[in-house]
Amino acid sequence: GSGDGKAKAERMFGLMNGFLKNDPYSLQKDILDHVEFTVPRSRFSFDDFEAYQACAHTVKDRLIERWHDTQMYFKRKDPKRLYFLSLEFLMGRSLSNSVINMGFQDQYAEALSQLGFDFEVVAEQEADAALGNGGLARFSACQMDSLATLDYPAWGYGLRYQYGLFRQVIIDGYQHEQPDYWLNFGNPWEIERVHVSYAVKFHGTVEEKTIDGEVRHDWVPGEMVEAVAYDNPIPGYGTRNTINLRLWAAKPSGEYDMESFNTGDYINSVVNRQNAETISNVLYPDDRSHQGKELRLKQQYFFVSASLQDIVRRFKDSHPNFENFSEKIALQLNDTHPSLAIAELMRILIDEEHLKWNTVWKIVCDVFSFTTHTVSPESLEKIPVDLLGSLLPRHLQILYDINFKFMEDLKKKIGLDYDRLARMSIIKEGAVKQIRVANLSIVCSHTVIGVSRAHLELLKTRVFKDFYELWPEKFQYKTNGATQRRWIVVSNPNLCALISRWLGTESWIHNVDLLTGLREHAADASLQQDWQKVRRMNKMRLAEYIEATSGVTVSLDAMFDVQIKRIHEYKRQLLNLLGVIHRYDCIKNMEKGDKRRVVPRVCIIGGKAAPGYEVAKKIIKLCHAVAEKINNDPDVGDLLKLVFIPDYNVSVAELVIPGADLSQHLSTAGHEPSGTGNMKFLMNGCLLLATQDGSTIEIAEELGVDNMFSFGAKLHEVAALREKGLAVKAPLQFARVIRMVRDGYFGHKDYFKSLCETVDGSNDFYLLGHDFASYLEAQAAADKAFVDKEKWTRMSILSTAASGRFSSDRTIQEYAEHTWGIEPCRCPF
Ligand code: GL7
Repeated sequence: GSGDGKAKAERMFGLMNGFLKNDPYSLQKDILDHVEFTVPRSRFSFDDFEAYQACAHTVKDRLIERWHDTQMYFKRKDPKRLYFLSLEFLMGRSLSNSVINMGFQDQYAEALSQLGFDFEVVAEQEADAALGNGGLARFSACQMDSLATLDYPAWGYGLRYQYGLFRQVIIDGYQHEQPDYWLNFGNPWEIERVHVSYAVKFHGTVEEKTIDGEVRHDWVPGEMVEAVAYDNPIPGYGTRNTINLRLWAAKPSGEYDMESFNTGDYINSVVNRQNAETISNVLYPDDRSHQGKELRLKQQYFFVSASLQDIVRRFKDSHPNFENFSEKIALQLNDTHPSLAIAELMRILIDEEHLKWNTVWKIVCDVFSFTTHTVSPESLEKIPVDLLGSLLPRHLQILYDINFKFMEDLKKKIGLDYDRLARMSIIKEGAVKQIRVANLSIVCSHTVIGVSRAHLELLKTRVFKDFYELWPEKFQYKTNGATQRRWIVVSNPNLCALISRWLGTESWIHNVDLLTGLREHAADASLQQDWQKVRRMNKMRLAEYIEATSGVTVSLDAMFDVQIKRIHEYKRQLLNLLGVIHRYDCIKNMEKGDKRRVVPRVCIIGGKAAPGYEVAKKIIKLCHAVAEKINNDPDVGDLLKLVFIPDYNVSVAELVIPGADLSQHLSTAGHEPSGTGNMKFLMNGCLLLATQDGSTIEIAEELGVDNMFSFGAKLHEVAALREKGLAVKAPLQFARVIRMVRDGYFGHKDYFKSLCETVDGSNDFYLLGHDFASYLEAQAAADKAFVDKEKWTRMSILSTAASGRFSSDRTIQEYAEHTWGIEPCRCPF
């Protein structure tokens, strides 16, 4: 309108692209301003870290400008919006990513260099934002990047944990966990919104009143906590659109509990109030199991309540009633973690907005979509009914109401099949009654989404079979993806430049299908030469990092063979280690002359184990014990090294992935819902050695299975093997390497005993014994290919060329079109 600040500013100052100038000279001045007044430090004397802080503030200023323009435009256009609800986001570092997405990379590099700083060194000062565990959380972050880049009117909502994922410290080969107090030196990226805050209630009682012949529920809480918003701008690439990731922090409530201040115990009252903050204090470090802990439930509810109050408030700001709520809003549940949002939306619309149950039920069923990231029924979240009833009494009533209605409808459809009714019920009966959060999410969402084609098959045939048979049309899959901005442009700048040179354009950075254009050059000698040069530089960077963190010197001529991801039995890091032991054993037993034929390897493993996961922790220790022996054996030298990279996180991944020749993805078929690490390696021209599982199946289709090293039992074989009680004979080599571990060849005999038992005969649930022979064959094939530099480089180029389909841009576009029904809304300023 005419009162529009932008229009006025425009008339007065001609500010087409904002207040701030982005040439190197203006950037320099702004950086120095922030050094002097924000950091604050003398502009004549500041170090790399202070330069980073000042730089970050200048970037944030520019982000804020774009953020305002984008949000104002969204408000004016009022498109359907997506709200992405996730308890975890692994954002990693922001500086390089933001500067690149905004298109100021060269200007910043120049500005800093004139001040005597190196952009890369300055960027490395930033601590990772690690508000998540693993693939699920990093995938959320990639999706935010794609949503912004594709101009979708979307916001993310999450929790602002004070302590992110623990830092892994290795002492004597054992994992120790240390708190990650990432906010210690401040967080220049966030905008604290003291005025955007909501009261979140807990405990108490529900009173029923009849007003005008209608029953109203009045929830009188026993505890109240304030949720305060912290906004994190997310810039798109090649667009001014900048979306928001709003994270909630818990603060003591302002109004509540004044009583106790009159009782005289002032000090204790203040201290007790402070307990409110514990809700958003710490991220739970288990990546796939949550056993009904009260604090976790509080976190979940705190998060969804604040988010939904905010969403409803924003909607009401520009709409007279709730009639078109579901035409204007899509709510995405990232796994079951935020599923209480369903009950919370019902509570708000019924109890506070006084809409009728049926109206609200219709709205709920139209707005929610639910992506599940798991394959195992055992790891589906359950909440004890008693716990829920005590913490959220009104929500328990609502859940019972939903379930009653669902059960009545279901009986009409399937008759009195009591077993099936019991399986599908949202309430699990038994000694300890529980809420099945997945069932709730399925019943109340219009769409249930798997994260790869294979994952959807498992959902249909196993995990959610009953529901699939009832509502086949609800089920879809959207194969995961990773953003090429972070995983090529930011982390592999040399490869990025090389690709652009050969494609003659940078457009692949937002139109990643163009990468297929590399296919026709895969055998070109001059591309191959440049490709090898880039890969070697990346290996050098990685080698330096390895030397610095583990003291092991590695040869750049060796194959860098990498497995980085959370440590899990199903991901089979143990299979990798047993393979390394086998390789070592072979080298030890070789005639001197034969050693010339050994292809040198550097085996690199990294990843965190959940603090309570004993088997995973033993695998980490075994890695160190084996490394100790191999790396110090003069018979082996450069032919084989084993390295554990400590404290694996997003920024470590950015360094390791571009330097890897081979990457391993070893999950037993049927256990990895998707996997996204495989995609990042693929983009960077790293060859895959992998089982046919999750998204790797689709990668093999796109790339051609001959261009990777595939091994292991297929899904249907796994089922058959397990049915036969795993009565498979493991090969002799397997028995031999297990014996070496068990007999104490690497020391710690007693400690590793139970680890060996996990893969012994009928215990071997993940089929390490069965898959060992084909694993070694795949490894041998990789060795053979590596010696043929021309062939290897061709396969490497083809890998990058095949990675377009695995961009999160494609994933997001599919969600937008088929699930959320949202359209791009590009800020024209
Ligand atoms: C996961 C899956 O295990 C992983 O295969 C998938 O790529 C990811 C994103 O969809 O989600 N599920 C899960 O609980 N975690 C994952 O990484 C922690």
